[in-house]
Amino acid sequence: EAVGPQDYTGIKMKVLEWSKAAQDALASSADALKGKTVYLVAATLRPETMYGQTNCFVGPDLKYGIYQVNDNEAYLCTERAARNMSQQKLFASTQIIKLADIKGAPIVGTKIHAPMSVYPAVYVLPMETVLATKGTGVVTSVPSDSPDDFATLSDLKKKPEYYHIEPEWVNGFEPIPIIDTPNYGNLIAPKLCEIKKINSQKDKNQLAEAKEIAYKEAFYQGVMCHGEFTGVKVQDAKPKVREFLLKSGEAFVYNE
Ligand code: A2H
Repeated sequence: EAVGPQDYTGIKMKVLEWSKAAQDALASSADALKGKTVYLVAATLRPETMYGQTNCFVGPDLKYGIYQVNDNEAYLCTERAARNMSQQKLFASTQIIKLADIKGAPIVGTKIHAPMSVYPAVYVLPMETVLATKGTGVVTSVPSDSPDDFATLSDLKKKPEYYHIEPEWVNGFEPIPIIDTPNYGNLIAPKLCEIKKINSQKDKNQLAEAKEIAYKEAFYQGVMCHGEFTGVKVQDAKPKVREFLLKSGEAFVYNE
């Protein structure tokens, strides 16, 4: 767990098509949302992995809001995150303007664009362990490099009906090699899940161990094997990929 202040990258995941359930849930807010592009905002510490995004996660039981950024844009996140964003002057207005309320469950199935991802469009999926008290409550998913993301996506692929998702929201979205590591190869999260015999997102202790190893191994020994920074050490590529995302307007600095 992080103690001091965290310097996150806020990834703007543009809504391409709301799920049927989200359309119903947002029907009464149609006027407020009219003319606004909505982005799900995911807080990440690993911007260099964004090429490998396969989906994004929301907590099905969490409450989210859609907050006005300016005349054209709105962000979907928790209220807690919106307050932080407002304090960090990320909104044009000094007041917080909430355009809509929505729970996590109906957002699932929404089609979004994940910046830099190999997959041009990905889906919003449910993850039980998303914390309301961290980041934006939206987690972008990189199953190649995050054991939590790999374990959860694997659960969803095994039992789509149990999780109330359509198979096409997960099928075909495979982990992509982004970072090569000396000890665990170029798909470190699947490898660690195999070594630690992680069978589901509920295997908390093994996942915590896997997460720790994955983070250190990639940061200190990892080398990019995808994209324009191929061959560059992760330590050096991380700020460069982040800068690219910030400059392109597809991400912003978010602290908490
Ligand atoms: B990371 P820290 Cl590839 N609930 O991004 C649960 N997890 C959350 C969250 C929330 N509300 N908000 C953010 N996170 C995740 C990428 C990634 C991340 C990779 C590998 C490891 C990793 C893709 N998912 O995190 O407690 C986000 O997932 C492991 C540390 O503030 C974010 O970065 O240190 C990370 O946890 C922030 O966790």
